[in-house]
Amino acid sequence: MATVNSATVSIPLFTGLKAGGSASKATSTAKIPTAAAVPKLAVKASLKDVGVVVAATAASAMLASNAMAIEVLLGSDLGELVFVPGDFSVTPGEKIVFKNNTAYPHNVVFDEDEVPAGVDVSKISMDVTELLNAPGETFSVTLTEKGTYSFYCTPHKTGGMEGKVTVN
Ligand SMILES: [Cu+2]
Repeated sequence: MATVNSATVSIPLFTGLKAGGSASKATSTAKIPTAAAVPKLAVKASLKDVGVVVAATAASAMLASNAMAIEVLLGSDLGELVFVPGDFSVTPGEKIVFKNNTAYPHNVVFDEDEVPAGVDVSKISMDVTELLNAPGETFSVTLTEKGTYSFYCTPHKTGGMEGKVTVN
Protein backbone atom coordinates (compact mmCIF):
# COMPACT_ATOMS: atom_id res chain seq x y z
CA MET A 1 0.00 0.00 0.00
CA ALA A 2 1.42 3.30 -1.05
CA THR A 3 1.64 6.02 1.51
CA VAL A 4 2.39 9.57 0.56
CA ASN A 5 3.98 11.95 3.00
CA SER A 6 2.92 14.98 1.05
CA ALA A 7 0.13 17.20 2.26
CA THR A 8 -1.09 17.67 -1.31
CA VAL A 9 -2.63 14.23 -1.45
CA SER A 10 -4.30 14.13 1.94
CA ILE A 11 -8.07 14.08 1.78
CA PRO A 12 -9.66 17.04 3.54
CA LEU A 13 -12.80 16.24 5.47
CA PHE A 14 -15.26 17.55 2.95
CA THR A 15 -18.44 15.56 3.07
CA GLY A 16 -21.30 16.10 0.70
CA LEU A 17 -19.11 16.89 -2.27
CA LYS A 18 -19.71 14.91 -5.42
CA ALA A 19 -16.91 15.16 -7.95
CA GLY A 20 -17.94 16.83 -11.17
CA GLY A 21 -21.52 17.93 -10.69
CA SER A 22 -21.19 20.21 -7.72
CA ALA A 23 -18.62 22.53 -9.18
CA SER A 24 -20.56 23.28 -12.36
CA LYS A 25 -23.78 23.64 -10.43
CA ALA A 26 -22.09 26.16 -8.20
CA THR A 27 -21.06 28.12 -11.29
CA SER A 28 -24.58 28.37 -12.64
CA THR A 29 -26.02 29.43 -9.29
CA ALA A 30 -23.28 31.94 -8.63
CA LYS A 31 -25.19 34.86 -10.09
CA ILE A 32 -24.31 37.70 -7.82
CA PRO A 33 -26.56 40.78 -7.75
CA THR A 34 -25.09 44.00 -9.05
CA ALA A 35 -22.44 45.95 -7.19
CA ALA A 36 -21.26 42.88 -5.37
CA ALA A 37 -17.59 42.83 -6.19
CA VAL A 38 -16.50 41.42 -2.86
CA PRO A 39 -18.93 38.46 -2.80
CA LYS A 40 -17.94 37.67 -6.38
CA LEU A 41 -14.36 37.29 -5.31
CA ALA A 42 -15.47 35.07 -2.47
CA VAL A 43 -17.35 32.79 -4.85
CA LYS A 44 -14.32 32.53 -7.10
CA ALA A 45 -12.15 31.53 -4.18
CA SER A 46 -14.52 28.85 -2.97
CA LEU A 47 -14.86 27.36 -6.45
CA LYS A 48 -11.10 27.14 -6.63
CA ASP A 49 -11.05 25.30 -3.31
CA VAL A 50 -13.63 22.83 -4.60
CA GLY A 51 -11.40 22.11 -7.58
CA VAL A 52 -8.44 21.38 -5.33
CA VAL A 53 -10.48 19.03 -3.19
CA VAL A 54 -11.75 17.11 -6.21
CA ALA A 55 -8.21 16.75 -7.55
CA ALA A 56 -6.88 15.54 -4.20
CA THR A 57 -9.68 13.03 -3.84
CA ALA A 58 -9.08 11.66 -7.32
CA ALA A 59 -5.37 11.25 -6.64
CA SER A 60 -6.00 9.40 -3.41
CA ALA A 61 -8.59 7.15 -5.00
CA MET A 62 -6.13 6.31 -7.73
CA LEU A 63 -3.45 5.33 -5.21
CA ALA A 64 -5.90 3.32 -3.14
CA SER A 65 -7.18 1.38 -6.14
CA ASN A 66 -3.68 0.44 -7.24
CA ALA A 67 -2.07 -0.63 -4.01
CA MET A 68 1.02 -2.15 -5.57
CA ALA A 69 2.16 0.88 -7.55
CA ILE A 70 2.79 4.51 -6.87
CA GLU A 71 3.04 7.20 -9.50
CA VAL A 72 5.53 10.02 -9.11
CA LEU A 73 5.21 12.97 -11.47
CA LEU A 74 8.30 14.53 -13.00
CA GLY A 75 7.64 18.26 -12.82
CA SER A 76 4.68 19.77 -11.01
CA ASP A 77 1.50 20.86 -12.75
CA LEU A 78 2.80 24.42 -12.38
CA GLY A 79 6.01 23.52 -14.19
CA GLU A 80 8.24 23.47 -11.11
CA LEU A 81 11.32 21.25 -11.31
CA VAL A 82 10.29 18.81 -8.59
CA PHE A 83 9.19 15.23 -8.06
CA VAL A 84 5.53 15.01 -6.98
CA PRO A 85 5.45 13.63 -4.34
CA GLY A 86 9.05 14.32 -3.42
CA ASP A 87 9.08 12.23 -0.25
CA PHE A 88 7.06 9.02 -0.01
CA SER A 89 7.05 5.46 1.26
CA VAL A 90 6.51 2.14 -0.45
CA THR A 91 6.49 -1.47 0.61
CA PRO A 92 9.30 -3.79 -0.61
CA GLY A 93 8.58 -4.83 -4.19
CA GLU A 94 6.02 -2.09 -4.81
CA LYS A 95 6.35 -0.58 -8.26
CA ILE A 96 7.31 3.08 -8.50
CA VAL A 97 6.31 4.68 -11.80
CA PHE A 98 8.02 7.99 -12.57
CA LYS A 99 5.99 9.84 -15.20
CA ASN A 100 6.93 12.87 -17.27
CA ASN A 101 4.54 15.70 -16.45
CA THR A 102 6.01 19.14 -17.14
CA ALA A 103 9.31 20.91 -17.80
CA TYR A 104 10.98 17.79 -19.20
CA PRO A 105 13.40 16.32 -20.16
CA HIS A 106 13.92 14.55 -16.86
CA ASN A 107 15.55 11.39 -15.63
CA VAL A 108 15.76 9.43 -12.39
CA VAL A 109 19.13 8.57 -10.89
CA PHE A 110 19.63 7.13 -7.40
CA ASP A 111 22.42 8.60 -5.30
CA GLU A 112 25.00 5.90 -4.59
CA ASP A 113 25.83 7.48 -1.23
CA GLU A 114 22.21 7.54 -0.09
CA VAL A 115 20.82 4.06 -0.60
CA PRO A 116 20.82 1.06 1.76
CA ALA A 117 24.13 -0.80 1.99
CA GLY A 118 24.66 -3.31 -0.80
CA VAL A 119 22.23 -1.72 -3.26
CA ASP A 120 23.70 -1.27 -6.74
CA VAL A 121 22.37 2.07 -7.96
CA SER A 122 23.20 1.26 -11.59
CA LYS A 123 20.51 -1.43 -11.47
CA ILE A 124 17.76 0.89 -10.25
CA SER A 125 18.67 4.13 -12.02
CA MET A 126 18.27 5.40 -15.52
CA ASP A 127 21.53 5.93 -17.35
CA VAL A 128 22.72 9.48 -16.59
CA THR A 129 22.80 10.23 -20.31
CA GLU A 130 19.28 8.89 -20.83
CA LEU A 131 16.34 11.31 -20.65
CA LEU A 132 12.57 11.11 -20.73
CA ASN A 133 11.68 13.57 -23.50
CA ALA A 134 8.05 12.91 -24.33
CA PRO A 135 4.94 13.83 -22.35
CA GLY A 136 3.70 10.92 -20.24
CA GLU A 137 6.86 8.88 -20.78
CA THR A 138 7.64 6.70 -17.78
CA PHE A 139 10.48 4.98 -15.95
CA SER A 140 9.56 2.26 -13.48
CA VAL A 141 11.60 0.77 -10.70
CA THR A 142 10.99 -1.71 -7.91
CA LEU A 143 12.95 -1.53 -4.67
CA THR A 144 13.22 -4.56 -2.43
CA GLU A 145 15.82 -3.58 0.18
CA LYS A 146 14.33 -1.74 3.15
CA GLY A 147 15.71 1.68 3.93
CA THR A 148 15.87 5.21 2.61
CA TYR A 149 16.89 6.06 -0.93
CA SER A 150 17.64 9.48 -2.39
CA PHE A 151 17.31 10.17 -6.08
CA TYR A 152 17.56 13.12 -8.39
CA CYS A 153 17.08 14.30 -11.96
CA THR A 154 20.43 14.85 -13.66
CA PRO A 155 19.54 17.97 -15.71
CA HIS A 156 17.78 19.62 -12.77
CA LYS A 157 19.75 18.42 -9.74
CA THR A 158 21.34 21.83 -9.24
CA GLY A 159 17.85 23.31 -9.38
CA GLY A 160 16.83 21.11 -6.48
CA MET A 161 14.99 18.34 -8.31
CA GLU A 162 15.66 15.66 -5.71
CA GLY A 163 13.46 13.15 -3.96
CA LYS A 164 13.43 10.55 -1.24
CA VAL A 165 11.69 7.20 -0.92
CA THR A 166 11.53 5.01 2.13
CA VAL A 167 11.00 1.28 1.69
CA ASN A 168 9.43 -0.18 4.82
CU1 LIG B 1 14.19 17.12 -14.21
